[in-house]
Amino acid sequence: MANETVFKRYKGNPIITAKNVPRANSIHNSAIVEHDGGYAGIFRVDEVDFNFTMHVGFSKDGIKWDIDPHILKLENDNPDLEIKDRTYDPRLTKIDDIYYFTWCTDSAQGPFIGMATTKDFKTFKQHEHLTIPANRNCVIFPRKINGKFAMYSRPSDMGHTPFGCMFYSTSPDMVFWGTHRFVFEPVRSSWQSTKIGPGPAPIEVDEGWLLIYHGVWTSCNGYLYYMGGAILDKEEPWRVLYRTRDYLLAPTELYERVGDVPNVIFPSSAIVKDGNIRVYYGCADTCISVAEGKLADVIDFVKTHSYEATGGYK
Ligand code: BMA
Repeated sequence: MANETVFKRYKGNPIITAKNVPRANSIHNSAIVEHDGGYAGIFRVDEVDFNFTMHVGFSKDGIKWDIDPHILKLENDNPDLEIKDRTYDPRLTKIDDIYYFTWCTDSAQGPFIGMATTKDFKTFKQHEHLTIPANRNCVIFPRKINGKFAMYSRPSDMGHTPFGCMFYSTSPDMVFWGTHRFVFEPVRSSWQSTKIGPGPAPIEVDEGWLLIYHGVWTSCNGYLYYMGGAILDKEEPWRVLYRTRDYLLAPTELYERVGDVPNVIFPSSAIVKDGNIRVYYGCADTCISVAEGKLADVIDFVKTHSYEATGGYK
């Protein structure tokens, strides 16, 4: 297939489509983790009335999925946290035996990031929101760093956000967040020149934190979304060690080119197993696909195809 680097597309793509959920108009940008000897996921479903909802799913092999036709219910004992608007773009991170689940909620004041925890994917306890508006992308690190929980997020605006840089924040308790640090920004004259945002939860590797992210540029016909990679310092994850000049995956196949939002590859989950990394990505805001590579090859590609290794930023 054209435009493939170290990631190769699964031959059976797309693996999940609107056919998997009765009221789905589309199903994309979703969160998947290993769970209980198989896989569990929280899926973004844009329904036929264009409410954006989240649904739980399970799979034995990570490819064939059973997705609950009912909308996921959040439990909370604080009416101030009640979510009444569209919810979308979930992410999942496991810390010890708890899955932390974040998502974006549209509100009258702009999009913000909500958070809930689960151990079994049956009950979801909602906690304090992680951000104020406007912020649309957030991932939690899989362990505390220097004794604090940590996250990357991408502040935005009320609309379709024609800008966006990534920030790092820490918290002693997942409620109070601070020590905000700038991480990186778009790069002019590139596939990541309009905005960038974190994808799956950061992956700890020998070199630091491997972050798969999305980068967007604006053509005369609107936004196009690509997959990129970066390696960030292990103890100070706002410090960029390497960041790809070349993309890791570009919208190329028909299911990535054509859909509700054309030309979108939106990486949102990664599974590392047996030396391989499998990335799940939303395609054209319509369906979900998979691309795989060897973790060592991906790390090598990010290093050798980075701005840092190839002459610096423009
Ligand atoms: C995300 C979401 C989507 C959007 C998408 C591209 O940030 O806000 O609604 O269309 O980017 O997949």
